[in-house]
Amino acid sequence: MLISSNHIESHNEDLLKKHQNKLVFTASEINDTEAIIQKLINFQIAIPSWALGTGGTRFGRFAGGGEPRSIEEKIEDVGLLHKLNNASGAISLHIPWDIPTNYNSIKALAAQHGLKFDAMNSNTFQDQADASNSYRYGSLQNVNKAVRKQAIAHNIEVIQHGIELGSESLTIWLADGSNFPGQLNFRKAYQNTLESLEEIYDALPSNWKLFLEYKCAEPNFYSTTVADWGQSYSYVKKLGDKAQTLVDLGHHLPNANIEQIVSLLLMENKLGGFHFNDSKYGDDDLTAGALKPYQLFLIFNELVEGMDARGMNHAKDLGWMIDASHNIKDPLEDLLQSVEAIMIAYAQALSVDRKALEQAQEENDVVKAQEILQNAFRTDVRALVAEARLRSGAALNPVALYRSLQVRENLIGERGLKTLATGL
Ligand code: RM4
Ligand code: MN
Ligand code: MN
Repeated sequence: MLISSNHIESHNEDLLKKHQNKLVFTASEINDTEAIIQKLINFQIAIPSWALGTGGTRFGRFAGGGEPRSIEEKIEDVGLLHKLNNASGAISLHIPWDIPTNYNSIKALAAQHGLKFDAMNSNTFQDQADASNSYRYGSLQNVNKAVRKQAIAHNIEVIQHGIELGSESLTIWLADGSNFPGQLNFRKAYQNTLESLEEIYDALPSNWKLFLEYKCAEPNFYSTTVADWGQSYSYVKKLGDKAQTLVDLGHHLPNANIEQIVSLLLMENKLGGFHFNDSKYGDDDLTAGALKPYQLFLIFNELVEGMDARGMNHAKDLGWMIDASHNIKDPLEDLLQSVEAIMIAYAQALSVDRKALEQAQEENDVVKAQEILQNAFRTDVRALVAEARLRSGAALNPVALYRSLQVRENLIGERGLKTLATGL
């Protein structure tokens, strides 16, 4: 299904008056809204190819119908999102869930939808049917050299696919770890992992980045070999300048101060990318901003402060991606909601009065500092985000338009009710 510009224009016309009134009020509350709107127009959040189908848990999966059956249909789905919000201009592929067969036609299709190829993701957490070795006891950490070699070769193959598609980064998330005390020699597991990562790092083109993601638990429940930001930092520091840490919001122990982690990694030039989602208990992979919007804002507050301190380009210098799973919602609606929440948090962070905050901090004026942050968080910036969409030809209310165009019903008509997308 394609959404036409006419659809968007008539939808916007209906909502325009109300939107304009809100925008005037917002502009009276916030300084320099023009600069914020411009930054919002430039900001793009990549969509993971594995989140376009209905997710599941180990207890079951309830497919919602019309799921993309191929990499082409996944690109088309992200194209729909991007048409609606003009903020989802990239797709992040997971190999081997999405192996491109004809690079040129896939690249042409993506370009037709205004999409780029964001970070490539390798998968050494599942065994493939034709593989000679199993990842049951880990991949890059494995005590068996043949397994390590297979996992290294897979990562290098993922880089090759990415080069063909024009991607410039590889995200490595390792399920490696142990389930029981004594199972693993931590030091050897670290050493094997480092040596394996070094081989992958050596295969990176000069303009590429390697993002090393950490996760405190799951699927291993006693230890994880890259468990937290400090452990990821220790690897990427040894690997070199092209290696950086990737922060996935759902991968921390409860109550971790993620905003502080982000700030320190940025300061050390070791923050490479982000996986957005929200959670209550673990790696729940719920819609970004659904549970802890204030935390999301505080994270963006540090991101904006830290990127500005280093003179970085907000839109280009870090990899921004959603990493979520949709068990009961329509994945496309869920992704629209996540992008919206991320944009709101970003806009709020951009609206923080930095000078006043710095002064309050220098004067140890704790109350003032809190007032400044909470004022930014409590100011409704949704009209700024909507205005950014309006100016770039997208919809004022993407979810409403998605529903009124009956996109899901159309996709079910085209693809069938019982289709299953590859992914989690
Ligand atoms: C992991 C991690 C990775 C993602 C897989 C599917 O928990 O978040 O980034 O690729 O899930
Ligand atoms: Mn992730
Ligand atoms: Mn995860």
